[in-house]
Amino acid sequence: MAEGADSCFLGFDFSTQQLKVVAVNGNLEVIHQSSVQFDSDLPEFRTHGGVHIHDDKLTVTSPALMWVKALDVLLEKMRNSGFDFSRVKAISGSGQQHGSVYWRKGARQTLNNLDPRKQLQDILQECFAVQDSPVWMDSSTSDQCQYLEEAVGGAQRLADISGSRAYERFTGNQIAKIYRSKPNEFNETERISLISSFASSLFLGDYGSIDFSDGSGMNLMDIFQKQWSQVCLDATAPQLDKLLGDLTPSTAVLGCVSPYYTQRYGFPESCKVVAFTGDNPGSLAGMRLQEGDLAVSLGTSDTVFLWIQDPKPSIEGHIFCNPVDCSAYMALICFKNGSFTRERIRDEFAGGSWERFSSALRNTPMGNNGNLGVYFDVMEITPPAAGVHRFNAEGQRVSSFEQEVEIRALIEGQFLAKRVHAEKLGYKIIQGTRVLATGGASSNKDILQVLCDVFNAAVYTIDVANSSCLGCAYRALHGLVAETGASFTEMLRNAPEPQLAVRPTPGAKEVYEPLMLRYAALEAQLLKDHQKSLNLL
Ligand code: ADP
Ligand code: XUL
Repeated sequence: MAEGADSCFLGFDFSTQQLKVVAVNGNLEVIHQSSVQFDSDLPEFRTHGGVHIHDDKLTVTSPALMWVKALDVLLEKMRNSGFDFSRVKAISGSGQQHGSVYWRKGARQTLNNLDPRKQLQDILQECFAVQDSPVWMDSSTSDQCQYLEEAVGGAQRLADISGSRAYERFTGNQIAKIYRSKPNEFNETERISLISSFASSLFLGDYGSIDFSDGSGMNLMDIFQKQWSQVCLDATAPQLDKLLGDLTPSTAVLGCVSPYYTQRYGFPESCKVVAFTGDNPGSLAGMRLQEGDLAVSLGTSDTVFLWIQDPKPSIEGHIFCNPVDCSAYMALICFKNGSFTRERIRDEFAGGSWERFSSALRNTPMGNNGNLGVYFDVMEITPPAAGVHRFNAEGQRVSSFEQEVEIRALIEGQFLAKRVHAEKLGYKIIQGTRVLATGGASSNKDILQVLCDVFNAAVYTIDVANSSCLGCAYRALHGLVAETGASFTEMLRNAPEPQLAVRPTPGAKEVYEPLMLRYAALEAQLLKDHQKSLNLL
């Protein structure tokens, strides 16, 4: 498609710690990037890493109004930098997955009548029945998960329908908790959005539909029929289909931007809003993942994901609908102890400096002389276990490591876990496998070298740190023609290719293959111990 350099497409990402935007022109060149950090730019919300961790340590929320205010601030910032909104032909975006927003009765009316003289944060401040939205880091819904699996006929049956067994952070279980624990707020709710569809609603001035791909992270959708699963809805809360609205393909145009954006910022009236999706699906689009590639995202959460054609849901990992090709799927594994754990170890063992952290990785040998660690500062998702565990070369538990050994043990442990679990999902590293890395920590070459050595495969990165924003700018462009059957991959064939970042160090295979077996056995033992300790309580 010849869109030319004059047109422009925006991709937003409402992620855990920040709101980001990338603009590309019709020649697929990145022409603008900007961001708002929740902790430092919006200190009045008192978040740490974008979230509030509650006293039980399991409940994790973020204020919905913070995301609204972040959008005001970001758009102002773009305008002040001279960004020309009149060139924007289409926008799309993503949100951290699984989180939910509860719009109060009457909010649709307010969205339909946004006054361009006012900021969104002032107009929408009374619009949320639940002020603090549960987010993906929440793990407080074990009871609801158990109930859902029993109601549906077991964990595997639920996975066969929804792509995943019941997970605490998945939206259906969060909704079930709110239905029981906050009945007044629930009764006051007119619509439940995912963070992605909440964000598209802000731009549409009306409720944006939940897309198939992010909708797959709810334990509520039949990922094969691409519609709500009645048995899952019934086990969650009454009348839920009305509160959730219809699902939509991830490539759908939902409508044009609200007149609010035309009048306040100068967007064209014809500017289209393409369905927003989850941040991991957005990254799949941004990295232009191909079948056979493995993507590793090193953001607040770490994730590993693949493009798959023929999914077989199991009780580990997730299957989501593919965000760019309606006939395909993606498999994903999520690790909760990602950047925050790396930052803790950096602060305690490298004086808060990424440079010192990196030099520790350079100064220590592959395999860490047999020292191995598991660092689950908070309850992990894959596998569901907690605690910090260190083992020396003889396999004996030790209470501490030397500083540099600790740093390598953390990074090797994190990547061994990713490879072990990717292989459990059926993924095989073969000659020519590309590992595509993204997320904040992918800017660190020494971390990427360990990833590359553990996987014994070349690691590639893309120039834009935020692959989800980029992917959503691409999705905005594709959305304009998707209905004609135009393929995303074909349309993006001239976009910049991922670049080779690092190659495996000779001898990596010999070091890490035995370590993988050791790590897998260790993790299985930790999981067993953890389950035993729970049963004893
Ligand atoms: P999210 O999209 O989940 O909000 P990002 O993908 O932007 O997060 O990643 C942010 C994280 O990147 C920070 O929390 C930080 O720990 C990490 N990061 C940034 N720079 C580096 C670096 N040089 N080395 C390792 N990690 C880094
Ligand atoms: C994926 C997951 C996280 C969030 C936040 O299942 O929970 O990756 O999307 O990035």
